[in-house]
Amino acid sequence: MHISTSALLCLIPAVLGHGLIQSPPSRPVGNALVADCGTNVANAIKSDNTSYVEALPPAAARDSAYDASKCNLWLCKGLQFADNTANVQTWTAGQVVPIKVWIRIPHEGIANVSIVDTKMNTIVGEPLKVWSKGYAPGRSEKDVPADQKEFSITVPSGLEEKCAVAGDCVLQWWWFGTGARQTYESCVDFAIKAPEVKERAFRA
Ligand SMILES: [Cu+2]
Repeated sequence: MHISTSALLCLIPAVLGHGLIQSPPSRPVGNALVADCGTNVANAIKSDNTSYVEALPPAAARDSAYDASKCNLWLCKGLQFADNTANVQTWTAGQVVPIKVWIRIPHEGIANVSIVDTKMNTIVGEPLKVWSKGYAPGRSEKDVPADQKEFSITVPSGLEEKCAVAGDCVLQWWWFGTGARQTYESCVDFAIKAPEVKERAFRA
């Protein structure tokens, strides 16, 4: 049986992993997470806010406070909009938004950045960024290509109604280490502002 070095790293509790969006600020742990997902999930994320989603359902299953109707562990790791209201980004269509990701421990795989309708739990339109292979290779963060850690997305048009209210949509970075079989998610909250209609200064 062959176990890759990167897979072994996951099994060593002292080695914490693996990634999140650093900028703009991504959803943190807070009271709403504790209320909706339970203390076990909150503690798991607190102990390592970059860790993988697969660890969370078992933690939630042992916690009577976990409310599946309010806590979708596969969307933003269950992290709640109510805990991130101080960091809502205001964007307009066509705006180029720089994103900075921290890849604490790489696991080569696939990744994307997309806008998710949080009520429907569906991706809105096409992903804004896709890595169909070769995302986050190597053994430490310095092995990861720079453009996988710092890149930008362009805010799509047509979201002025659907994503007008913060919390209705989220920008989610999603990464799956194909060898390690671990999923990482991190979410930025935003609202789309309609473009300003310029009044004519005067009429002839
Ligand atoms: Cu790992």
